[in-house]
Amino acid sequence: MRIAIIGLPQSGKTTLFDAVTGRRDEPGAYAAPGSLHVGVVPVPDERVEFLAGILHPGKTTHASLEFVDIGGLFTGAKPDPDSVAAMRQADALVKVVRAFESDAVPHAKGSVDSKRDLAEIDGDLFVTDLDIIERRIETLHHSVRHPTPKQEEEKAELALLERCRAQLDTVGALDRLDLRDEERKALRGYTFLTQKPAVVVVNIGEAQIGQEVPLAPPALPLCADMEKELLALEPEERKPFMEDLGLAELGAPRVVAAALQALDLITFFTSNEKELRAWLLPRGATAVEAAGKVHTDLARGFIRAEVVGTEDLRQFGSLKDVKAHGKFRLEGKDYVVQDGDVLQIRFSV
Ligand SMILES: Nc1nc2c(ncn2[C@@H]2O[C@H](COP(=O)(O)OP(=O)(O)OP(=O)(O)O)[C@@H](O)[C@H]2O)c(=O)[nH]1
Ligand SMILES: [Mg+2]
Repeated sequence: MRIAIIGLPQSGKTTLFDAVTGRRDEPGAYAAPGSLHVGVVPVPDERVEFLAGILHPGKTTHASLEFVDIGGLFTGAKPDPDSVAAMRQADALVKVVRAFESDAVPHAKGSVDSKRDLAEIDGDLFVTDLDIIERRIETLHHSVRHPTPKQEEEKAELALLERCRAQLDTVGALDRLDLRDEERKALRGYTFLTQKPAVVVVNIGEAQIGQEVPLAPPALPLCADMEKELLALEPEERKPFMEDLGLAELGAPRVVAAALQALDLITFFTSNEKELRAWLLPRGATAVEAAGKVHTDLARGFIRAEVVGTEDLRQFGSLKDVKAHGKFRLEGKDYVVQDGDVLQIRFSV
């Protein structure tokens, strides 16, 4: 899963990227259009440590998300094509909106105004989608007139795109468009930007920590350059600084959690004597789909999944006691995996 960090120039995208990935880049790095800056972030999840304490695997591996800092998206009148291509490949967006005041870093628009900037980002996503829709509608208008084997298909596509255009005109985004499964499938190839799950991060200044921020929740307030500095310290050293700042927790895990929520992902675990590992899965996915995440052979030769819930392990304390209480389950291919399930997949190929 890949999350793209986007926003206006000098809003703190690269600083946030560093605060989330633990990297230390120079300010101004990766500002060029089309520059891509990819980092892998382990998903913090205390259940991994909890389960390791009970199941004693050789090693543990957290799930991970890829973050990519996309430079130069909104620098010109038209979004940069490489940047747009990179956004299309992302599964979700983090929109960084500047709220910090700084004489040293003048705002490209002359003033700090978070609402205006968010509207600007959304407007650019909107224009990018609309442009694609209109060009495709234009092409289809011509081609549907000719009786070809594809005519019916094209008519349906045209009608669907016209619905999309109407939705953009009225709502400004495609994310809440009510779609049937096959319609969703038909649109997938377009990778519309306003359809992507998104998280808004408000990059606040140090003085704004704990203060009211210009954008209401679910927008996440976070002081990116402070976070970046804090991350460079050992956890023990960090504590007094965080207390002084009035920060109960670091912001990066909140960004990761918000991204997971926006993507509607759950976590399942696999465990054997060698490794306990966390995996991300779309909510509603089945056991055989979970198996496919681990290895294609497991999906191909799937026989059954042996399932135990993390919360049952918490309640009963050991696998043996979970079994004694009848909470150990055998599930088939179509079982809908639940957040926190520990799966052992039986298969033969
Ligand atoms: N005072 C203050 N400065 C910040 C904060 N976050 C970022 N900056 C500064 O703002 C400048 C721009 O930050 P970057 O992270 O490079 O911003 P960007 O969005 O990646 O910029 P481009 O890639 O050039 O579009 C740098 O000088 C940062 O140090 C903040 O929370 N407070
Ligand atoms: Mg940058």
